[in-house]
Amino acid sequence: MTSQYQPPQESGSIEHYDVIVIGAGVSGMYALHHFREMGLSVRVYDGASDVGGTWWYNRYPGARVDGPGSPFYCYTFSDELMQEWDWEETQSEWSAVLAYLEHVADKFDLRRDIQFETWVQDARYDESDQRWTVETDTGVRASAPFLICAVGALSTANMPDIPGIHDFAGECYHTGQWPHEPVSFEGKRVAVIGTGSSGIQSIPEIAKEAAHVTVLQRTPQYSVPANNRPITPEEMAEARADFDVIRARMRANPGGFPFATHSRAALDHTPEERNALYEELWQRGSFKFFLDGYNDIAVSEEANASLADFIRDKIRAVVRDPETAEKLMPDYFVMTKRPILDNGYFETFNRDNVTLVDLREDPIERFTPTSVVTRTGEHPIDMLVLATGFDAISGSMLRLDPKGRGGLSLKERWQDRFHNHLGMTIAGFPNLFMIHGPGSPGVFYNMPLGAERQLDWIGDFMWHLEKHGIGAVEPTLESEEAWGNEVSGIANATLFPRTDSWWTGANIPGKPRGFSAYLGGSLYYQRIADVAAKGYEGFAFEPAQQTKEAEAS
Ligand code: N01
Repeated sequence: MTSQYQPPQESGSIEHYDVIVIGAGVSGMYALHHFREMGLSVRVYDGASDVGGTWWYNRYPGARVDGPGSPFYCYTFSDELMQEWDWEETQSEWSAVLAYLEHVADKFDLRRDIQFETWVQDARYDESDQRWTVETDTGVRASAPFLICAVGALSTANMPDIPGIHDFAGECYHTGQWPHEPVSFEGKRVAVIGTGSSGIQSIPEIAKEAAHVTVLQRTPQYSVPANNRPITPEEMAEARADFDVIRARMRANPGGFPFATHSRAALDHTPEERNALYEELWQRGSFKFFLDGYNDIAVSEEANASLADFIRDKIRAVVRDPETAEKLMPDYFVMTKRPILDNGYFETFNRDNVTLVDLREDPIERFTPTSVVTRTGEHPIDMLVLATGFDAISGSMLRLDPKGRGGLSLKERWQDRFHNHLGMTIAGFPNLFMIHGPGSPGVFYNMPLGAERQLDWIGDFMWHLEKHGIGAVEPTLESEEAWGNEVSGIANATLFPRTDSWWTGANIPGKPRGFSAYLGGSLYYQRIADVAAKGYEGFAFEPAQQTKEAEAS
């Protein structure tokens, strides 16, 4: 690993920049590069000790890209980068993605403007000088007119509040905060709470080594074979041959990948035709199982049921014990929780050293120092793995809790709904921009490309403000209201909001409920371009302080 860390600056000093970026993950790294290219002074803060964000933290066994994957889960801003980087597998392991991001940091000399191991504890807007000031746990204070919150959509761990959990005396790890030292499962009795992507990726790996694994499942899941495989040199060459064309296809695709879209509807086909297509896609595996099927799965209950039944039959065919198989049967609308790709998850339940506990029938009552106790009995364990996910999309913004005009805290502003405009800006919080925040396509889009497109738009906005002598900008309350209604209007036309998920905030007790992502796909980028073309319609502008002073004198 390259190490060119910026030492923490002297405590108590205040530094001045054009842009402060919080987070050195995929989004924060591009923010730094892009704004630096614009000639601005930029400082990035991150609590980790190197770049990578979510990929720096999520290094649990089995962690791999679980979306459409390589070689297109990547930045697109540099042809040279695309030409020189070889992706080896379709579902890259976390370490391969991290190696890519480290290469990007080296190539574009990013680390010199990033201060690692520095947690931003406070971010506050000062109306009198139209600047944000951040305070960090190393004592460094910095100020800038623009604050970019690249804080991650899946980075604030959800720690379950279960009686006695803090008394558990064995090893305990959250998948999203996995240790950097090797973790051995050898000879250990391990309990895993959670069967989302992280649980389903890690359980088969843990079971290969552990003496026993107890899977504590609250919601059974649909999961599809990842069919991870090497990327051939021909495929890599094809991806590189005409990257301009590929980039254009990525930008035109609803999810940001260079794939064709399909207009066939499940209800136009017979059950036999549907099952033949599902079977063909199942054999191929990967996220394309969901993308290359029918276009009415997320909107029609009947179409949805046809796919759900197909996957349930696959689970029954794999899991030998019928009682265990029934406990694994998902019963929500397929795709309305984040689709999961696995490497032998259901097969794992055929092993002698794996037990499934259905928490809906047999809930956890408490932990003791050496066991987890459910209603029907006690399970002695040496290790607890929390694959319990994240306070997603809005959670990291709430953890930062910036203070806007008049000291208004984001927690107060977002008490009932995640008010924002275009998924990037918030009334009362001038010159603050979120990347992959609530109201944006975020987790429904190829995230490196989505970050590039949002940050390019923000950079253009900054030029516009500079050109027009504007010192502060924020959306109007009306535009926030309209945007919120547009986001929920699109979601409500689908089955997505009808299932409890981290997309709706249902996984975090007390969180306002509502579908958080803009589901319009690439339409989003058209919408934000239109806003820019109309002189940034929906925003309120305040002249720059110097302009105001000049006018007053
Ligand atoms: O988190 P999750 P995740 N008691 O929220 C359960 C991305 N990702 O870390 O469904 C008992 O999906 C919870 O149950 P339920 C990917 O987008 C990417 O797995 O709420 N159980 C669920 O089973 C993914 O979707 C990659 O009823 C509790 C599980 O814990 C997203 O991150 C890898 C509980 C949490 O599942 C999140 O995935 C991994 C409790 N108190 C993830 N609290 C890569 O690309 C929660 N659960 C590498």
